[in-house]
Amino acid sequence: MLAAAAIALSLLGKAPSPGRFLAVDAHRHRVTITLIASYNGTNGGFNFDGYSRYLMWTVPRSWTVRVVCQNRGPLRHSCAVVKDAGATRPAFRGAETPQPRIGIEAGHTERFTFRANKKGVYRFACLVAGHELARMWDVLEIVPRGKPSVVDLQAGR
Ligand SMILES: [Cu+2]
Repeated sequence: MLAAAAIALSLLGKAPSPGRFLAVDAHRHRVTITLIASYNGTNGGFNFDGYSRYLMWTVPRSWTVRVVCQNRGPLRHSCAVVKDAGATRPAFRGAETPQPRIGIEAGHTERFTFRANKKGVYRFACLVAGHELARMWDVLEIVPRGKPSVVDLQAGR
């Protein structure tokens, strides 16, 4: 009975606990965020870590953010930090994978690092044409202080 339920949930592409994609080095004020493009079948594969829109990352201002962008495919995808929907330039210097409108090949990984030197609400978005419009983005908020966190905004619904 339980095994059948577990299989049913896995077939639905149930979102994983997002904390596994966050690694915090509080001493160095450095955080590593792993974004796995097309993690599962959620939103037709247009997701990061199994989430489309409803994941919120929080990072304190002045921390260093390292992003590991892994493409599980089969399409090309990219990772970038942008300020507004449809923005084509990164909100922070260097905050995008190479050639973000072309994207990373299936099965490949790219990394970038940036300094979160401005407060505000941003997006982690895929900049391959049409993908952000297809809701392939999540939320990143740079806050005045505290510790990095990640929250599933739909948890408990
Ligand atoms: Cu994409």
